[in-house]
Amino acid sequence: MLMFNLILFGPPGSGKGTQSEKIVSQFGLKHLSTGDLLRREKAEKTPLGLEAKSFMDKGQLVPDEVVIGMIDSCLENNPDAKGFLFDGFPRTAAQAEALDKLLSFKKTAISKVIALEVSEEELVKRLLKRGESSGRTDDINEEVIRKRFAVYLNETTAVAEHYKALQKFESIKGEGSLEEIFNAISQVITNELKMHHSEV
Ligand code: B4P
Repeated sequence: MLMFNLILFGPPGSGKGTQSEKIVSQFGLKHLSTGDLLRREKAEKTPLGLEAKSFMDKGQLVPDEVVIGMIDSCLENNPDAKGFLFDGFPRTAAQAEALDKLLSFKKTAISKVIALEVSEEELVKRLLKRGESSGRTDDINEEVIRKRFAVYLNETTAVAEHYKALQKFESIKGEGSLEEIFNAISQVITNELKMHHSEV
């Protein structure tokens, strides 16, 4: 069976985590969120988690080799997945190249990258609001939130360029109700699945 692999892309707070839950339940993909995986390691105080904490609390990216190693073992541990939804990964050009390589070892590839577009002011508003209740240390301080957005512009935009060159990139508006955004995402996935099945 040909696997179907998606990347949900966008700046911090654009709703990747929120929409991922809906996508995996509707389309049966295996959800891999590097943010969630890193927060779990942090909470369990593993050596990886302790290393990641110092970067995450400052709004910086965790080093590529740490994140790539984590994704590699997730792919190995899920040999029967019919496809993956990558959420918050890749975030650098090196991560994108590593992901393409890991997938090609499995004789598969990224099918589509869906990007959520949200303005910086809306992102800051959303994350500060989440910070009031989530206990996430990276959501409390506006400076750290703006730093995450700057890191996104500096390091993560290269990922968009990488997949644009492969003609796999599609942007949608990430502002509006959760349902409106999910409907737009579902439309892109459904169209892509049709093409995907016709290739099998
Ligand atoms: P992530 O966990 O990936 O989180 P995020 O970018 O902050 O949020 P996301 O876009 O998932 O937003 P969400 O749905 O939660 O990263 C955290 C940190 O981990 C990074 O800064 C970095 O240090 C590290 N990290 C993770 N992956 C890495 C990698 N690959 N390489 C290196 N480092 C990595 O939504 C946010 C809020 O908005 C929620 O409160 C939600 O309720 C609200 N919301 C969602 N949709 C909305 C809508 N339509 N309208 C109004 N509010 C909405």
